[in-house]
Amino acid sequence: MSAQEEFFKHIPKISYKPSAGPADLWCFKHYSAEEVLMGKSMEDWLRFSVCYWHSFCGTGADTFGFPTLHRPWNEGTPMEAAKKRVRAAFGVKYYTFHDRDMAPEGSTLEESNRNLDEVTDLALQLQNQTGVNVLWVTCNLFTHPRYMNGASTNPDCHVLAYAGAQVKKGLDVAKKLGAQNFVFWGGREGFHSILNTDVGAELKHMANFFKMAVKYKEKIGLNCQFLIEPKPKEPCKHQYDYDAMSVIAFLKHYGLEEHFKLNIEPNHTTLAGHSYEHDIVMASSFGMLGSVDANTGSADLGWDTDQFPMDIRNTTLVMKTIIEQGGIQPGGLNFDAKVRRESTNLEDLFIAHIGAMDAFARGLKNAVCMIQDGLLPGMVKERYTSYSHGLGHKVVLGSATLEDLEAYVKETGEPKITSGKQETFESIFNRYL
Ligand code: XLS
Ligand code: NI
Ligand code: NI
Repeated sequence: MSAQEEFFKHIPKISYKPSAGPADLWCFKHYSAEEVLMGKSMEDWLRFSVCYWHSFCGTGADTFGFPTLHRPWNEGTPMEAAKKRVRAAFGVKYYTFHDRDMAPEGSTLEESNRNLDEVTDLALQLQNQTGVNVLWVTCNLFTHPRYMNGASTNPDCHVLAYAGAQVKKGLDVAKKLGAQNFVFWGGREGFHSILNTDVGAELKHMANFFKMAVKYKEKIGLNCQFLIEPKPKEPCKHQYDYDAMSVIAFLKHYGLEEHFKLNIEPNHTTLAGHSYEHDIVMASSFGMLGSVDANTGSADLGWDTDQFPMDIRNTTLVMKTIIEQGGIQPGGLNFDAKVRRESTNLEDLFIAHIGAMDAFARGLKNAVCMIQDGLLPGMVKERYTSYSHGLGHKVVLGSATLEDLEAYVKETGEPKITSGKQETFESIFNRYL
């Protein structure tokens, strides 16, 4: 029995219907997978993936309340539910998962690994039948009590060893399922009190842990992109992978930058006090934007609400950056997002994904118009014309000296005042939305 017959009998096939009115939500108004824009199909620009932990394991439970979302695939023993979930998850082009979402943790490492083998055998079989692929795999190194003081940054090397054994298995599973990326999210790699923490030692241990992962990846011939996902806090008070710039500095400091890119989650970016698009743009400027956890927070809250991204301004800015860097492959747009615990219908889960996919398709179309039109890019270029010749060009080449700069000022005097025209840029940007 297919997942459609087993779990989603009443869900229609979602097709592209550009004429759809506001109440017609069971279709894409903007997302048309095969449509080619700037040399790539929408499907290739966007590379959507559905995440396991929210969409298939999520129950709506929070720190103050019991589960509200009752899903037919979450019934039975932990292993029975794990197998039902795999079948339910096979409706989308890509998926992402933590090792422990896929199969329950056993009482020993060996038992956990056996569980994972059993469920991923089924996943592989379904992948082959359906053509669905893994966008990325990650290891859950934060839920089990052993990880309460960190995984690779734990003061106890025994815990680091456990995390290493888990990652080793995770990499084997990534290879088996042909995952295109492997993510490290360090939720407990950080501290609650600086008084009990040797920061220098912990950072070094984490770097060496990553080096071991790189070595093992090469040894088994696993051909996938490693990604680090920054987040400033939650669950720790301070997390080492604070934001894009901290992770890039860490990678460069420890000589790891060749082996990693970043998986940027905008809700984490806003949690760090930046604007929605900040880390996307920063990571991309360094050639380090590897993938996106496409979600959003609430600007008025200080935590990770993992909402579905629905704001067209945001999706336009993200897609503009992705187009400018030539695409996001082998990464993608992973919906690390959950329906609200009050959105209790199974239909809500579909409407959420359809709406967010359409929001990104619209963002893509807007960004394409903006770039092809050339007006805004031209205006940005214009601001920097002084670097295209003479002294400016020498600065770009790195051959100018302070003496050259001084001589230039003595010759030409005071620079003229030039408007930054922010409101002009903002007004033009709005015309594309
Ligand atoms: C948590 C993170 C997590 C990672 C994968 O805030 O977003 O879900 O994406 O471990
Ligand atoms: Ni995430
Ligand atoms: Ni998150």
